[in-house]
Amino acid sequence: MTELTSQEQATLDAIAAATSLDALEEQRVAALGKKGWVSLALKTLGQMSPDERKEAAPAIQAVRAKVADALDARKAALEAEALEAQLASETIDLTLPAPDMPKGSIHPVSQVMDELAEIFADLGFAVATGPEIEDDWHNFTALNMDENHPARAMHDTFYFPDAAPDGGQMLLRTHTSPVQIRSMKDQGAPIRLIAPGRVYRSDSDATHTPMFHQVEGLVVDKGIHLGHLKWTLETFFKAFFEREDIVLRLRPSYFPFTEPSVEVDVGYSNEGDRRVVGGHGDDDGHDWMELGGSGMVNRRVLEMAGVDPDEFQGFAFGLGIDRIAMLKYGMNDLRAFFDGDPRWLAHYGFSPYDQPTLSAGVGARP
Ligand code: 2NL
Repeated sequence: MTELTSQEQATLDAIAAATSLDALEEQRVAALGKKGWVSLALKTLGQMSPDERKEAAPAIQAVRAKVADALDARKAALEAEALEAQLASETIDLTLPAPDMPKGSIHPVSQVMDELAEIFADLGFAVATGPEIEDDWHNFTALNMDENHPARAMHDTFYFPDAAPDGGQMLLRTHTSPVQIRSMKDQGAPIRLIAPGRVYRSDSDATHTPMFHQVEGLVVDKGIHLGHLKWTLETFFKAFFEREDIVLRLRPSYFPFTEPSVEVDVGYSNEGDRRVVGGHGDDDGHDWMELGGSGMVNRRVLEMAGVDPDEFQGFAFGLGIDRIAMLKYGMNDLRAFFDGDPRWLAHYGFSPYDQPTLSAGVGARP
Protein backbone atom coordinates (compact mmCIF):
# COMPACT_ATOMS: atom_id res chain seq x y z
CA MET A 1 0.00 0.00 0.00
CA THR A 2 2.77 2.51 0.81
CA GLU A 3 4.38 1.60 -2.52
CA LEU A 4 1.07 2.38 -4.21
CA THR A 5 0.88 5.76 -2.46
CA SER A 6 4.37 6.77 -3.55
CA GLN A 7 3.71 5.62 -7.15
CA GLU A 8 0.50 7.64 -7.08
CA GLN A 9 2.33 10.76 -5.89
CA ALA A 10 5.05 10.34 -8.54
CA THR A 11 2.45 9.94 -11.31
CA LEU A 12 0.37 12.94 -10.13
CA ASP A 13 3.56 15.05 -10.07
CA ALA A 14 4.50 13.90 -13.57
CA ILE A 15 0.98 14.66 -14.85
CA ALA A 16 1.10 18.13 -13.33
CA ALA A 17 4.51 18.71 -14.94
CA ALA A 18 3.48 17.41 -18.39
CA THR A 19 3.71 20.20 -21.02
CA SER A 20 2.40 18.27 -24.00
CA LEU A 21 -0.37 15.85 -24.86
CA ASP A 22 2.34 13.30 -25.79
CA ALA A 23 3.92 13.51 -22.34
CA LEU A 24 0.48 13.10 -20.81
CA GLU A 25 -0.22 10.01 -22.91
CA GLU A 26 3.07 8.49 -21.72
CA GLN A 27 1.86 8.87 -18.11
CA ARG A 28 -1.53 7.35 -18.92
CA VAL A 29 0.05 4.26 -20.53
CA ALA A 30 2.52 3.87 -17.62
CA ALA A 31 -0.30 3.97 -15.05
CA LEU A 32 -3.56 2.84 -16.66
CA GLY A 33 -2.27 0.97 -19.74
CA LYS A 34 -2.53 -2.84 -19.94
CA LYS A 35 0.89 -3.20 -18.28
CA GLY A 36 0.62 0.01 -16.25
CA TRP A 37 1.26 -0.09 -12.55
CA VAL A 38 -2.40 0.53 -11.62
CA SER A 39 -3.54 -2.32 -13.87
CA LEU A 40 -0.89 -4.60 -12.39
CA ALA A 41 -2.04 -3.66 -8.88
CA LEU A 42 -5.63 -4.52 -9.81
CA LYS A 43 -4.43 -7.93 -11.05
CA THR A 44 -2.96 -8.72 -7.57
CA LEU A 45 -6.51 -8.65 -6.13
CA GLY A 46 -7.10 -12.16 -7.55
CA GLN A 47 -4.43 -13.68 -5.35
CA MET A 48 -5.67 -12.00 -2.16
CA SER A 49 -7.86 -13.45 0.56
CA PRO A 50 -11.41 -12.04 0.68
CA ASP A 51 -10.56 -9.92 3.73
CA GLU A 52 -7.40 -8.48 2.20
CA ARG A 53 -9.32 -7.81 -1.00
CA LYS A 54 -12.10 -5.98 0.81
CA GLU A 55 -9.58 -3.50 2.06
CA ALA A 56 -7.28 -3.28 -0.99
CA ALA A 57 -9.86 -3.10 -3.82
CA PRO A 58 -11.45 0.26 -2.89
CA ALA A 59 -7.99 1.73 -2.24
CA ILE A 60 -6.66 0.70 -5.66
CA GLN A 61 -9.88 1.82 -7.38
CA ALA A 62 -9.53 5.19 -5.61
CA VAL A 63 -5.96 5.54 -6.92
CA ARG A 64 -7.12 4.62 -10.41
CA ALA A 65 -9.90 7.24 -10.26
CA LYS A 66 -7.55 9.91 -8.93
CA VAL A 67 -4.98 9.31 -11.70
CA ALA A 68 -7.72 9.25 -14.37
CA ASP A 69 -9.19 12.55 -13.07
CA ALA A 70 -5.75 14.15 -12.97
CA LEU A 71 -5.11 13.03 -16.59
CA ASP A 72 -8.47 14.48 -17.75
CA ALA A 73 -7.93 17.79 -15.95
CA ARG A 74 -4.38 18.22 -17.27
CA LYS A 75 -5.52 17.29 -20.80
CA ALA A 76 -8.27 19.95 -20.70
CA ALA A 77 -5.79 22.53 -19.41
CA LEU A 78 -3.23 21.73 -22.14
CA GLU A 79 -5.91 21.93 -24.86
CA ALA A 80 -7.14 25.27 -23.55
CA GLU A 81 -3.56 26.58 -23.56
CA ALA A 82 -3.06 25.41 -27.14
CA LEU A 83 -6.29 27.14 -28.24
CA GLU A 84 -5.24 30.36 -26.49
CA ALA A 85 -1.88 30.26 -28.24
CA GLN A 86 -3.51 29.66 -31.64
CA LEU A 87 -6.00 32.50 -31.15
CA ALA A 88 -3.21 34.82 -30.04
CA SER A 89 -1.15 34.00 -33.13
CA GLU A 90 -4.12 34.56 -35.47
CA THR A 91 -5.27 37.96 -34.26
CA ILE A 92 -5.50 40.82 -36.75
CA ASP A 93 -4.42 44.22 -35.54
CA LEU A 94 -7.35 46.37 -36.57
CA THR A 95 -5.56 49.48 -35.36
CA LEU A 96 -3.30 49.44 -38.47
CA PRO A 97 -3.93 52.48 -40.69
CA ALA A 98 -6.52 51.79 -43.45
CA PRO A 99 -5.07 51.42 -46.97
CA ASP A 100 -5.39 54.39 -49.35
CA MET A 101 -8.38 54.60 -51.69
CA PRO A 102 -7.46 53.17 -55.10
CA LYS A 103 -5.69 55.79 -57.21
CA GLY A 104 -6.79 54.47 -60.61
CA SER A 105 -9.62 56.13 -62.51
CA ILE A 106 -12.06 55.28 -65.27
CA HIS A 107 -11.02 56.70 -68.66
CA PRO A 108 -13.61 59.09 -70.15
CA VAL A 109 -14.00 56.75 -73.15
CA SER A 110 -14.91 53.84 -70.83
CA GLN A 111 -17.19 56.13 -68.84
CA VAL A 112 -19.03 57.26 -71.99
CA MET A 113 -19.33 53.66 -73.23
CA ASP A 114 -20.92 52.74 -69.89
CA GLU A 115 -23.27 55.73 -70.20
CA LEU A 116 -24.24 54.69 -73.75
CA ALA A 117 -24.98 51.13 -72.66
CA GLU A 118 -27.10 52.39 -69.75
CA ILE A 119 -29.14 54.85 -71.83
CA PHE A 120 -29.72 52.49 -74.76
CA ALA A 121 -30.51 49.55 -72.48
CA ASP A 122 -33.43 51.64 -71.22
CA LEU A 123 -34.63 51.91 -74.85
CA GLY A 124 -34.40 48.13 -75.30
CA PHE A 125 -31.04 47.96 -77.11
CA ALA A 126 -28.56 45.14 -76.45
CA VAL A 127 -24.79 45.74 -76.59
CA ALA A 128 -22.99 43.72 -79.30
CA THR A 129 -19.25 43.32 -79.83
CA GLY A 130 -17.15 41.65 -82.50
CA PRO A 131 -13.59 41.25 -83.81
CA GLU A 132 -11.35 44.28 -84.47
CA ILE A 133 -9.50 42.24 -87.11
CA GLU A 134 -12.06 41.73 -89.88
CA ASP A 135 -12.30 40.46 -93.43
CA ASP A 136 -13.21 42.79 -96.26
CA TRP A 137 -16.58 41.09 -96.80
CA HIS A 138 -17.93 42.02 -93.33
CA ASN A 139 -16.25 45.44 -93.27
CA PHE A 140 -17.03 46.56 -96.87
CA THR A 141 -18.83 44.18 -99.23
CA ALA A 142 -21.78 43.47 -96.90
CA LEU A 143 -22.16 47.24 -96.46
CA ASN A 144 -22.70 47.76 -100.17
CA MET A 145 -19.10 48.81 -100.82
CA ASP A 146 -17.78 46.41 -103.45
CA GLU A 147 -14.16 46.20 -104.62
CA ASN A 148 -14.35 49.26 -106.81
CA HIS A 149 -16.35 51.45 -104.49
CA PRO A 150 -14.55 54.79 -103.94
CA ALA A 151 -15.61 54.82 -100.25
CA ARG A 152 -13.22 51.90 -99.65
CA ALA A 153 -10.30 54.15 -100.52
CA MET A 154 -11.82 56.98 -98.45
CA HIS A 155 -11.66 54.84 -95.34
CA ASP A 156 -7.82 54.80 -95.31
CA THR A 157 -7.84 51.17 -94.31
CA PHE A 158 -5.01 49.31 -92.52
CA TYR A 159 -4.67 46.03 -94.46
CA PHE A 160 -2.82 42.92 -93.29
CA PRO A 161 -0.17 41.56 -95.69
CA ASP A 162 -1.62 38.02 -95.72
CA ALA A 163 -5.04 37.01 -97.04
CA ALA A 164 -7.50 34.83 -95.11
CA PRO A 165 -7.69 31.07 -95.99
CA ASP A 166 -10.73 31.81 -98.23
CA GLY A 167 -8.74 34.44 -100.15
CA GLY A 168 -10.39 37.47 -98.51
CA GLN A 169 -8.31 40.45 -97.43
CA MET A 170 -7.90 40.91 -93.68
CA LEU A 171 -7.97 44.41 -92.20
CA LEU A 172 -8.48 46.45 -89.03
CA ARG A 173 -12.19 47.31 -89.03
CA THR A 174 -12.80 50.90 -90.14
CA HIS A 175 -16.20 51.08 -88.37
CA THR A 176 -18.24 48.84 -86.05
CA SER A 177 -20.80 48.07 -88.81
CA PRO A 178 -19.38 44.54 -89.32
CA VAL A 179 -20.54 43.75 -85.76
CA GLN A 180 -24.09 44.56 -86.83
CA ILE A 181 -23.76 42.52 -90.04
CA ARG A 182 -22.63 39.54 -87.94
CA SER A 183 -25.48 40.10 -85.44
CA MET A 184 -28.11 40.19 -88.22
CA LYS A 185 -26.68 37.03 -89.81
CA ASP A 186 -26.66 35.27 -86.41
CA GLN A 187 -29.96 36.49 -84.94
CA GLY A 188 -32.06 37.67 -87.87
CA ALA A 189 -34.82 40.28 -87.49
CA PRO A 190 -36.30 41.96 -85.49
CA ILE A 191 -33.13 43.24 -83.82
CA ARG A 192 -32.19 46.25 -81.71
CA LEU A 193 -28.56 46.79 -80.66
CA ILE A 194 -25.64 49.14 -80.26
CA ALA A 195 -22.07 48.22 -81.20
CA PRO A 196 -19.46 50.33 -79.39
CA GLY A 197 -15.73 49.78 -79.84
CA ARG A 198 -12.36 50.61 -81.34
CA VAL A 199 -12.03 51.35 -85.04
CA TYR A 200 -8.96 52.10 -87.16
CA ARG A 201 -8.19 54.46 -90.02
CA SER A 202 -4.81 55.57 -91.33
CA ASP A 203 -5.25 59.20 -90.37
CA SER A 204 -3.36 61.32 -87.84
CA ASP A 205 -3.56 65.03 -86.96
CA ALA A 206 -4.93 67.26 -84.19
CA THR A 207 -8.47 65.96 -84.64
CA HIS A 208 -7.81 62.42 -85.97
CA THR A 209 -6.02 59.46 -84.35
CA PRO A 210 -5.34 56.16 -86.18
CA MET A 211 -7.45 54.38 -83.55
CA PHE A 212 -10.65 55.93 -82.27
CA HIS A 213 -13.98 54.84 -80.80
CA GLN A 214 -17.32 54.59 -82.46
CA VAL A 215 -20.78 53.50 -81.47
CA GLU A 216 -23.21 52.35 -84.10
CA GLY A 217 -26.86 51.60 -83.51
CA LEU A 218 -29.19 49.38 -85.49
CA VAL A 219 -32.93 48.78 -85.32
CA VAL A 220 -34.59 46.37 -87.73
CA ASP A 221 -38.30 45.62 -87.45
CA LYS A 222 -41.52 45.88 -89.45
CA GLY A 223 -42.58 49.42 -90.37
CA ILE A 224 -39.47 51.26 -89.12
CA HIS A 225 -39.08 54.76 -90.61
CA LEU A 226 -37.01 57.96 -90.29
CA GLY A 227 -39.30 59.24 -87.51
CA HIS A 228 -38.16 56.36 -85.27
CA LEU A 229 -34.55 57.30 -86.04
CA LYS A 230 -34.99 60.96 -85.14
CA TRP A 231 -36.89 60.20 -81.92
CA THR A 232 -34.26 57.66 -80.86
CA LEU A 233 -31.34 60.04 -81.46
CA GLU A 234 -33.13 62.94 -79.75
CA THR A 235 -34.04 60.81 -76.73
CA PHE A 236 -30.47 59.52 -76.53
CA PHE A 237 -28.83 62.97 -76.75
CA LYS A 238 -31.19 64.44 -74.13
CA ALA A 239 -30.28 61.63 -71.70
CA PHE A 240 -26.58 61.77 -72.57
CA PHE A 241 -26.09 65.55 -72.29
CA GLU A 242 -28.59 65.68 -69.41
CA ARG A 243 -30.57 68.60 -70.84
CA GLU A 244 -33.98 68.88 -72.46
CA ASP A 245 -33.19 71.68 -74.97
CA ILE A 246 -31.34 69.43 -77.45
CA VAL A 247 -32.31 70.33 -81.05
CA LEU A 248 -31.27 68.01 -83.88
CA ARG A 249 -31.06 68.76 -87.59
CA LEU A 250 -31.04 65.87 -90.06
CA ARG A 251 -29.19 66.99 -93.21
CA PRO A 252 -29.38 64.96 -96.45
CA SER A 253 -26.15 63.07 -97.11
CA TYR A 254 -24.80 59.92 -98.71
CA PHE A 255 -23.55 56.61 -97.28
CA PRO A 256 -23.43 53.44 -99.38
CA PHE A 257 -25.03 51.44 -96.55
CA THR A 258 -28.07 53.69 -95.95
CA GLU A 259 -30.75 55.09 -98.25
CA PRO A 260 -31.84 57.75 -97.60
CA SER A 261 -28.83 58.95 -95.58
CA VAL A 262 -28.74 61.90 -93.21
CA GLU A 263 -26.03 63.68 -91.29
CA VAL A 264 -26.95 64.44 -87.67
CA ASP A 265 -26.25 68.00 -86.48
CA VAL A 266 -26.88 69.36 -82.98
CA GLY A 267 -27.47 73.02 -82.08
CA TYR A 268 -24.78 74.55 -79.83
CA SER A 269 -23.46 77.88 -78.56
CA ASN A 270 -20.01 79.13 -77.60
CA GLU A 271 -19.43 79.68 -73.88
CA GLY A 272 -15.92 81.07 -73.49
CA ASP A 273 -13.64 78.73 -75.40
CA ARG A 274 -16.07 75.85 -75.00
CA ARG A 275 -18.91 74.61 -77.20
CA VAL A 276 -22.04 73.81 -75.23
CA VAL A 277 -24.82 71.80 -76.87
CA GLY A 278 -28.43 72.96 -76.61
CA GLY A 279 -30.87 75.30 -78.34
CA HIS A 280 -31.65 75.89 -81.98
CA GLY A 281 -28.54 76.20 -84.18
CA ASP A 282 -30.02 79.09 -86.14
CA ASP A 283 -30.65 81.32 -83.09
CA ASP A 284 -28.36 84.25 -82.17
CA GLY A 285 -24.96 83.04 -81.03
CA HIS A 286 -25.82 79.48 -82.01
CA ASP A 287 -24.58 77.19 -84.77
CA TRP A 288 -24.80 73.54 -85.88
CA MET A 289 -22.21 70.88 -85.18
CA GLU A 290 -22.06 67.49 -86.90
CA LEU A 291 -22.19 64.58 -84.42
CA GLY A 292 -22.57 61.60 -86.75
CA GLY A 293 -24.30 59.96 -89.64
CA SER A 294 -27.38 57.81 -90.02
CA GLY A 295 -30.11 56.67 -92.33
CA MET A 296 -32.47 53.88 -93.33
CA VAL A 297 -30.53 50.65 -93.84
CA ASN A 298 -29.98 50.09 -97.58
CA ARG A 299 -32.11 47.12 -98.73
CA ARG A 300 -29.05 45.58 -100.37
CA VAL A 301 -27.35 45.54 -96.92
CA LEU A 302 -30.37 43.84 -95.33
CA GLU A 303 -30.33 41.25 -98.12
CA MET A 304 -26.62 40.52 -97.72
CA ALA A 305 -27.13 40.09 -93.96
CA GLY A 306 -29.90 37.56 -94.59
CA VAL A 307 -32.89 39.80 -93.75
CA ASP A 308 -35.83 40.11 -96.18
CA PRO A 309 -36.07 43.85 -97.07
CA ASP A 310 -39.68 43.45 -98.26
CA GLU A 311 -40.67 42.34 -94.77
CA PHE A 312 -38.29 44.34 -92.56
CA GLN A 313 -36.99 47.90 -92.58
CA GLY A 314 -34.33 49.38 -90.37
CA PHE A 315 -32.45 52.48 -89.36
CA ALA A 316 -28.78 52.74 -88.38
CA PHE A 317 -26.54 55.46 -87.03
CA GLY A 318 -22.88 55.99 -86.23
CA LEU A 319 -21.37 58.39 -83.69
CA GLY A 320 -17.80 59.17 -82.65
CA ILE A 321 -17.47 58.32 -78.95
CA ASP A 322 -14.31 60.39 -78.43
CA ARG A 323 -16.05 63.37 -79.99
CA ILE A 324 -19.14 63.27 -77.79
CA ALA A 325 -16.96 62.58 -74.72
CA MET A 326 -14.94 65.76 -75.47
CA LEU A 327 -18.15 67.74 -75.89
CA LYS A 328 -19.71 66.52 -72.67
CA TYR A 329 -16.62 66.69 -70.46
CA GLY A 330 -14.83 69.70 -71.95
CA MET A 331 -11.55 68.35 -73.36
CA ASN A 332 -10.12 70.16 -76.38
CA ASP A 333 -7.32 67.86 -77.61
CA LEU A 334 -8.26 64.39 -78.85
CA ARG A 335 -4.65 63.17 -78.78
CA ALA A 336 -4.47 63.48 -74.97
CA PHE A 337 -7.09 60.68 -74.82
CA PHE A 338 -4.47 58.15 -75.82
CA ASP A 339 -1.29 59.50 -74.13
CA GLY A 340 -1.93 57.63 -70.87
CA ASP A 341 -0.73 60.66 -68.86
CA PRO A 342 -1.73 60.02 -65.20
CA ARG A 343 -2.18 63.78 -64.59
CA TRP A 344 -4.72 63.97 -67.43
CA LEU A 345 -6.50 60.88 -66.10
CA ALA A 346 -6.51 62.24 -62.54
CA HIS A 347 -8.21 65.38 -63.91
CA TYR A 348 -10.62 63.92 -66.47
CA GLY A 349 -11.02 60.35 -65.16
CA PHE A 350 -13.99 59.05 -63.19
CA SER A 351 -14.17 57.29 -59.86
CA PRO A 352 -14.60 53.53 -60.19
CA TYR A 353 -17.22 53.84 -57.44
CA ASP A 354 -19.54 55.99 -59.58
CA GLN A 355 -21.46 53.71 -61.92
CA PRO A 356 -23.55 55.61 -64.46
CA THR A 357 -27.23 54.96 -63.79
CA LEU A 358 -30.37 56.65 -65.07
CA SER A 359 -31.55 57.27 -61.50
CA ALA A 360 -28.32 58.78 -60.11
CA GLY A 361 -27.39 60.60 -63.33
CA VAL A 362 -25.44 59.01 -66.16
CA GLY A 363 -22.57 61.46 -65.86
CA ALA A 364 -21.99 61.86 -62.09
CA ARG A 365 -18.67 63.72 -61.56
CA PRO A 366 -16.18 62.46 -58.96
C1 2NL B 1 -20.68 58.27 -89.35
C2 2NL B 1 -21.61 57.45 -90.15
C3 2NL B 1 -23.03 55.58 -90.06
C4 2NL B 1 -24.19 53.50 -90.23
C5 2NL B 1 -23.12 54.24 -89.76
C6 2NL B 1 -24.87 51.19 -90.59
C7 2NL B 1 -24.68 49.89 -90.19
C8 2NL B 1 -25.33 48.87 -90.83
C9 2NL B 1 -26.18 49.15 -91.86
C10 2NL B 1 -26.34 50.46 -92.21
CL1 2NL B 1 -25.10 47.27 -90.38
N1 2NL B 1 -25.69 51.45 -91.58
N2 2NL B 1 -24.20 52.16 -89.94
C11 2NL B 1 -25.18 54.13 -90.96
C12 2NL B 1 -25.07 55.48 -91.25
C13 2NL B 1 -24.00 56.21 -90.78
O1 2NL B 1 -21.94 56.26 -89.56
O2 2NL B 1 -20.39 59.36 -89.71
N3 2NL B 1 -20.21 57.76 -88.21
C14 2NL B 1 -19.35 58.45 -87.33
